[in-house]
Amino acid sequence: MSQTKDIISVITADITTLQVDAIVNAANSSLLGGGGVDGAIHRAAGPQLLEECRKLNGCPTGQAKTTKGYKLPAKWVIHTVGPVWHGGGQNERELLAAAYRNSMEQAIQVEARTVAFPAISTGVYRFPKEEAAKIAVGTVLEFIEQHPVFDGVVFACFSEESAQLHRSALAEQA
Ligand code: AR6
Repeated sequence: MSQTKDIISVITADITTLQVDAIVNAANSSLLGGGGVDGAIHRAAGPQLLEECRKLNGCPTGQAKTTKGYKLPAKWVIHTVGPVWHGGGQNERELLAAAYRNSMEQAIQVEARTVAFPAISTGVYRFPKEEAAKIAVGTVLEFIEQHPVFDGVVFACFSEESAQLHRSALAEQA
């Protein structure tokens, strides 16, 4: 299959600047905004994003919901809720994988062919960065093998350290 690894890229970037069909937001379950990448996305998209988010009635951890991108270059924002890290005994790994998978499912629903992800849960939610990168890359690779409809998936890392962890995780995949 020609898809899979070839369409994945890892960059260091502010996700709000990317010209892709959909960017993923690492939100909280209220979907009413916050700090980190969530705050940056709401600032860049403008107040209409919050207006639409208010109508969504929140989102459970591991799930995802989609809005328009408003003033963003991206047409869509896929809001997902990663798990808060509590030491690993509360299903955090599976919930993180579900956040990636369900975001990709949302992308298919709106026919987004290019999607950018932040490193979900690795900021305020304290998920260990290396393990999160492995889960992110492994889950996305498996998903695009099963659903070969994407033209590009970007891991938009906010630091070079995070980008390096994603590159290593990608290199480890067969
Ligand atoms: N572009 C790309 N990545 C970014 C950007 C950006 N503009 N800004 C931050 N990051 P976090 P979480 C990286 O804390 O851990 C919010 O308050 C950041 O360096 O944004 O899932 C929500 O409302 C880190 O690598 O999300 C929730 O309450 C990654 O994005 C809570 O934080 C995720 O960090 C969610 O916490």
